Amino acid sequence: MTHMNWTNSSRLFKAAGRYIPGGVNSPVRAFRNVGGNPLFITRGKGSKIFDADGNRYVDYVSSWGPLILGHAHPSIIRAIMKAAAKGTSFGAPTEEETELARLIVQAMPSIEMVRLVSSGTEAAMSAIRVARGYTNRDQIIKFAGCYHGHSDGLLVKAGSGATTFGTPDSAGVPADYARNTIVLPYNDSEALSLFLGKNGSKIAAIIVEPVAANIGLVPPEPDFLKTLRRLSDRDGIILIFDEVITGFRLGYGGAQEYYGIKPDLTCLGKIIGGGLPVGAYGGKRKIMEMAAPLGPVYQAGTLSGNPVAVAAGIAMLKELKKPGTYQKLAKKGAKLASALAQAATESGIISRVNSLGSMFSIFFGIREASNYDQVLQSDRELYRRFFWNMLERGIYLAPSPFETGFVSLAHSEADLDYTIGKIKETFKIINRR
Ligand code: KE4
Repeated sequence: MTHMNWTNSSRLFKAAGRYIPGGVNSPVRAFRNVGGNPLFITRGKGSKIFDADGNRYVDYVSSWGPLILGHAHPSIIRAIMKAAAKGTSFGAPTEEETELARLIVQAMPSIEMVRLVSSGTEAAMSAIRVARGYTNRDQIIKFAGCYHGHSDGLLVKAGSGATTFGTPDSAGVPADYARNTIVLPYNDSEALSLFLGKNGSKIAAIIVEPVAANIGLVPPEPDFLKTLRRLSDRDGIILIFDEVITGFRLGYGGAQEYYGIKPDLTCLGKIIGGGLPVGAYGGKRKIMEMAAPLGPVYQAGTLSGNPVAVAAGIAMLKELKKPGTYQKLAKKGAKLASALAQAATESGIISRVNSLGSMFSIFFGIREASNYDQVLQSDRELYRRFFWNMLERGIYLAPSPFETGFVSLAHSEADLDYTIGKIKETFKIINRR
């Protein structure tokens, strides 16, 4: 096995660390969950990315989800160049923002009105503020392991012992901010019913990843989303689906179409920007009319609805709307996921592969991964060895066992066959103690 040359990435990482905390502009990129130094990427094309040493990789990170068409898709690049040539930002409304809003509303019937922002974090933060303004209640519920961006009230973990109040999950988050966030176990309808039975009337909103994808991929149990919808209706709680990952990924109508459950508000991001910074939150008109300047809930953004980013988003959604898109994605995802599971079994490696459409995760050392506690039991050391052996073989997987892998429309049969061959090679090696 010839070892890859990563000299330039190491040099660039050292230089970056002089000016940027941890050398990265987002923590997960630092490879802390797998050790070693991150690769510095110079370009992407289709299913491939290329690093600063000229190495080529089949990419399954897809910039953490946005690049469902693959890198540098011609339609998206053309749209960006055309928009940019007319100016990059006006701080004034543009017709294209209405077009992107219309496409989103058409794709997801639960969304009657939508506000564009610049990230998933902003989308989740704003949706919660609108829900609090609409219900005049302060407390919200999130689920352990689900991630909704880095706003203070969402960087919260379950309170210790019986206390239901959340406690900060990051330095710099005041305990007072965390107190209004209750953290319950994901996929546990009983715990949810029990808690709401006593406290439902005090809850402004429940925010949930309808398919958990930040603890690795953990789909909802059959009754979980239905229970969320039923109890939210009963207690007048705003149900927020955080579809920043699943929106336009799991289907053109997202997880809400796939599972047939309508939330009151939806958060979007990633794919709807085509790789540029776009987030959005939207839902029932009577709730969204709370947002300034129409209503009393303030929310703003200099680059919200940025014309270049919106042009990329429109081009993305028009491509995804083409017939057969999601059948192709699901077929590619199923081929990779089943080969991954089969190779692990044949190698005698205990593992659990979760997959849904073009999303997948492998958890080592466990056979069940349907909640956060189970996922936390998985063998992280074995994942680390899997990650590095695959990277050495030109396959770029998520540098964390608690992220989700993504197949794009650009992944060819040859890419998948190459990947499957390297998985088999790697499993032979990592299984040796
Ligand atoms: P951003 O603010 O990073 O655009 O979106 C936050 C967010 C909200 N909701 C969900 C379900 C998300 O997955 C995310 C962001 N996802 C992470 C990793 N899965 C982005 C990668 C990063 O933090 O660098």
